[in-house]
Amino acid sequence: MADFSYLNTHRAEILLSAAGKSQYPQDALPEIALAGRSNVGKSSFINCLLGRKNLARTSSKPGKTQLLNFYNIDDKCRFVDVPGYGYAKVSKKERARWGRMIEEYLTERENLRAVVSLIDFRHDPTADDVQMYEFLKYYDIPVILVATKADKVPQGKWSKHEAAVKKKLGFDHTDDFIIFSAVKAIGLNEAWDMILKHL
Ligand SMILES: Nc1nc2c(ncn2[C@@H]2O[C@H](COP(=O)(O)OP(=O)(O)OP(=O)(O)O)[C@@H](O)[C@H]2O)c(=O)[nH]1
Ligand SMILES: [Mg+2]
Repeated sequence: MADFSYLNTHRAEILLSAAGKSQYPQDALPEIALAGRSNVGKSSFINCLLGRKNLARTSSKPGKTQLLNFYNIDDKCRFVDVPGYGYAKVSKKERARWGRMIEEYLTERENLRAVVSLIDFRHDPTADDVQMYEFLKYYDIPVILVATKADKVPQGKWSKHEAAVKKKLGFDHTDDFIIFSAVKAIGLNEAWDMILKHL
């Protein structure tokens, strides 16, 4: 069992990109996956947590990350950046392939400890967000709900937005909820606390 009190988060690199389980890393290291709509800020979340500008590729072009990207952290655990959902300009065939790839990872991967499910704090969750949350609940996968881009919401409105998000998702209050911003590093320590708790 690795000692996570000494996790060196600056010792991080992309390990590999996988389209399916034959390509996953073959060991027992715990993994935290990042799920969320295309462009919601998954890669930015990873970069923020690892204190890096561009380790995980971020882009203004949504739908670019089409493989599962595995990031090694200090040889003790991994982040898995999952391609975003809900991007309109993707063919039916691509969408189906994407669905199989995500489902296979989320339902079969023994290394998976929790999913950081990101939603955009500015808006109500989309139908896709609700579906993803229900999927994770159905398979009993621990969820850390991260409401990101909080820097774009005036602080006086945070509790109102939080209530709206939770209501729309049918949020299970045993899950973690974090208000986050990759730009201003809001919720950074809280996010690490929650993640470490699951490792
Ligand atoms: N204001 C603000 N912008 C953010 C934040 N997080 C991400 N962004 C911006 O949102 C855009 C998308 O961020 P990414 O991290 O690439 O999003 P992603 O979820 O990885 O997108 P895909 O890989 O396409 O699914 C970029 O322009 C980021 O700079 C945040 O906390 N605040
Ligand atoms: Mg990304």
